[in-house]
Amino acid sequence: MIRFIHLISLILLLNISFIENVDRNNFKTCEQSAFCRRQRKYKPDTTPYEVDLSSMKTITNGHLQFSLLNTLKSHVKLQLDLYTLQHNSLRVKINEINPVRKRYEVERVLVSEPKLVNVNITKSDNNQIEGRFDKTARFILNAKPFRLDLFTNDIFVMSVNSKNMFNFEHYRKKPASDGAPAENNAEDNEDGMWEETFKSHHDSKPHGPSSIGIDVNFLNFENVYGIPEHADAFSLRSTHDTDPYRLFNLDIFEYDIKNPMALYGAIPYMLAHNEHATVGFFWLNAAEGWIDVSNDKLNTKNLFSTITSFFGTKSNENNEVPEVTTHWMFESGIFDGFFFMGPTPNDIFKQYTALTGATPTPPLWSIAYHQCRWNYNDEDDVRGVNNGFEQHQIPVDVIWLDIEHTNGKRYFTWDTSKFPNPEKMQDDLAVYGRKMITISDPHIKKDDGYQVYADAKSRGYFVKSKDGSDYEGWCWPGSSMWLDYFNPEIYKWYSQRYSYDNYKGSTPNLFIWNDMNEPSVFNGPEVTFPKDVVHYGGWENRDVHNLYGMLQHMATFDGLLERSNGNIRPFILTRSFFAGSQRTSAVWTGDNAAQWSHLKIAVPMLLSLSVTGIGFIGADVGGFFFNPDAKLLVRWYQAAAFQPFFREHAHIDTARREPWLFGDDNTRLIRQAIEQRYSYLPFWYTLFYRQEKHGVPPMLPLWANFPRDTNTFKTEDSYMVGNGLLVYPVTEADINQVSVYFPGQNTVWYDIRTFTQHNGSETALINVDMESIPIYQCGGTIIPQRLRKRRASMLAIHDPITLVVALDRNHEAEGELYLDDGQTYDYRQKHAFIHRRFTFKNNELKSISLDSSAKFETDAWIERIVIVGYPKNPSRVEINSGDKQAIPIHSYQDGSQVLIIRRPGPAVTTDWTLTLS
Ligand code: NBV
Repeated sequence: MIRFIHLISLILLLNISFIENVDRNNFKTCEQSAFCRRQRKYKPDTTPYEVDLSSMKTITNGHLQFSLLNTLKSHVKLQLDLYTLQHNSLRVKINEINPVRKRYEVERVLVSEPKLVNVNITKSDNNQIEGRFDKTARFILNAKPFRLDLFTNDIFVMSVNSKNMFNFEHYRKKPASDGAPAENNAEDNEDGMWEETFKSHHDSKPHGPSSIGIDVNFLNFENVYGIPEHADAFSLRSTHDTDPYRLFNLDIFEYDIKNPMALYGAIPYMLAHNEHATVGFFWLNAAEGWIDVSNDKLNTKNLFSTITSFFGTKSNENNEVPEVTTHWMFESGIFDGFFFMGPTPNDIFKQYTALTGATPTPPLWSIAYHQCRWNYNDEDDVRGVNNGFEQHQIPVDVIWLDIEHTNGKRYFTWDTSKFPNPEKMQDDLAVYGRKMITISDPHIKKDDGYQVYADAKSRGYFVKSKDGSDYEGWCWPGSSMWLDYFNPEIYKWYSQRYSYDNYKGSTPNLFIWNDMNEPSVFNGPEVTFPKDVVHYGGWENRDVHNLYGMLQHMATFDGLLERSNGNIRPFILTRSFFAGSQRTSAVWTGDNAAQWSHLKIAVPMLLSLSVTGIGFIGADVGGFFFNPDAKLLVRWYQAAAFQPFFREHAHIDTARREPWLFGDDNTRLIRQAIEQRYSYLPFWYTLFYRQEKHGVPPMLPLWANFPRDTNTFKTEDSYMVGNGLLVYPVTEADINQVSVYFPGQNTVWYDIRTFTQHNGSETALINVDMESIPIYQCGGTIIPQRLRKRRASMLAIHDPITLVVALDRNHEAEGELYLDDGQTYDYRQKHAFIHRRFTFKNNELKSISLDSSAKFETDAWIERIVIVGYPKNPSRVEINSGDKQAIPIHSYQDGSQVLIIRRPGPAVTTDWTLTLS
């Protein structure tokens, strides 16, 4: 038996090494997915749905309820609930009244029940209800035909069912076996409604059809974004000639880029942006979904006159305005749509994260550099890698262990022949200020001698097959079972596996990586669970599939939190995710490849995640599959040093690629990139804190900072870190010039190496060499840095700060600094942090505290101030802090207009003013 398992693992590994590209045949097309097929072809001339306005009930102010009728199927009764929410948001739920079977409503995603705001009904006649709410939002619910129009600042932005695609498949009784349809309606017995087969997998569909389709249309917009995860463009493409974008968490082996295929995670949330507004639509649904996108023109002539007058811009001479129409199709669940009315990008980030939560400030070390590989083989190997970083004076904060560190892929155990002393190994790393991360996958090896399995088995904790037996599938350890985290008792039990008592060999310096949690099931349909496996509460995987990975990583988070009695911030990396994952986990883009195209696609993939709430994100540096050459590797380091999660990782069959293995010059370039990351950590950390407070992700599309600059709406070759840095990764092998667009009229940009200036609203050809990629600081920002070199980030917490003040055209700038102990919750519980604002205006640079109750003990001080774009050499520089006054040394470079003030000296914790005269 053991030999057989080895053989299978070997076959799998061989596949991994030799298959060149994804085998698309393993994954369904829309045509092969019965509900997608049915919904996609649904295109009636008029909608049969009507709202019965006479049924309107005001449940509370802010919650209206209506009956929604299908005029072709009068026996099917739907209920429409409309809620006006805080933060300029609207929720619409549509569900069946008295269904044959209860429909699944997603749990664990919303942080709390959304708060209602009063609605002011401004019009109500026999065909329309119009309401205003919050500051700038308005809706018109049209009864016959059913349609919902949404306005922000009186500009028409979104419209629901204006293309008549709303199609709600109600639960129904199964047709009699003689073929006579139960509801005497041929349509109820369509192909694929009651069972379907994909390859050798049969889906029994015991409850029949249950899908919902609807169109949501963005008026006056040309660009929509989001709905990750796809290895595709940031501004979503029209799916006219392809499949729709698919949302179904899957382990796609060697994924191809530039296609709408599903990947590891799913966020059913789309944003639209134009120069007037940013709006969003989030459908809270965890079933398999498909979304068609099409760029249209809308003829405004045929619209009711009340609406045509509300466009922000004028239509062209043909009475046309641009429109993106989207058609959403989910296999089950209810319609639970949230509409975010913006109108600014920052409003949108706030609105979405108010519902689903924001990423909490991660431990400082987790935003530094991580060294990973499948696998570091044993304790000696780990020691050697750590020494390598020491020897080559390259900073690193974490060393990772992949699946081979376990005893036969039994998670929470160690292969003691290779890792006889895991605690000592972690303690040894801790001496250098470093951490360790181990992998913990969700498949549980079927082995009575394995405690985790035996306990779970005896308690009945595994996901069930449709016949009620424990579902068994194949994964790394061979025959395996999967815990049913949907059951709160099992969730808790799993989280307790991370206690020091249960996870022997783990120490406070050990954190966790959850992989394969889509979940990946090697012999399952599309490499995952069959749709008819059953979870807690009797829900089929069909209803809840996309939540599975999130529940695992949330339970892991809870376990790590508990293990420190709620004192230490956990760190978890997950591959699978759903809306809400951002509250507990970082996410990476899975198994990319060592190819230039994969380095390039990382930016749109990470931006799509960022704008949909998942802000702590990265792609494997160097590419997971295959071997990068030195040039690609260096370029990857340079790019990823300016992306939120920064980790080198490689497949087991690749050549070793620690940073010192590519010759001295490349080692130097890689060191330089990593050091640059460490120097900007105070800036990153401040941005992560801002994300916790305001939901604004640290990595941003250009339009988030320059919402009116139409040239940025499709940009995906560059992006911004906060509002301070414009980053342009070099993603081609042999080029010595790139063309960079600098956003923002009247904005000035400074090259962070040379301080050369560039004008906003202009494209410039920039020469590039291997030393670095083009990065610019935006005029008007102040960025904190730490320039002292350290082997790990946690050793630098009290190090002095350098401020880079980049002046705008009015010679003004502002910025912030947040710092704390980098790892505990004292910043929340004891206000142990520093949060300061720096402003430069009228020749004065001031530091003030943004929170007077905050207190963090540190002797960190301001070591250097660099003012860029300052027009002349000041005759005097003076700094006042309390009753202390100093005249620090300064130097000025005429050509580059850079003023450097050395050792100005105030403590970071104090208020001070620097005056130039
Ligand atoms: O655990 C092994 C790998 C891991 O290194 C990688 O990062 C994951 O995305 N894992 C997938 C399973 C095998 C991939 C071929």
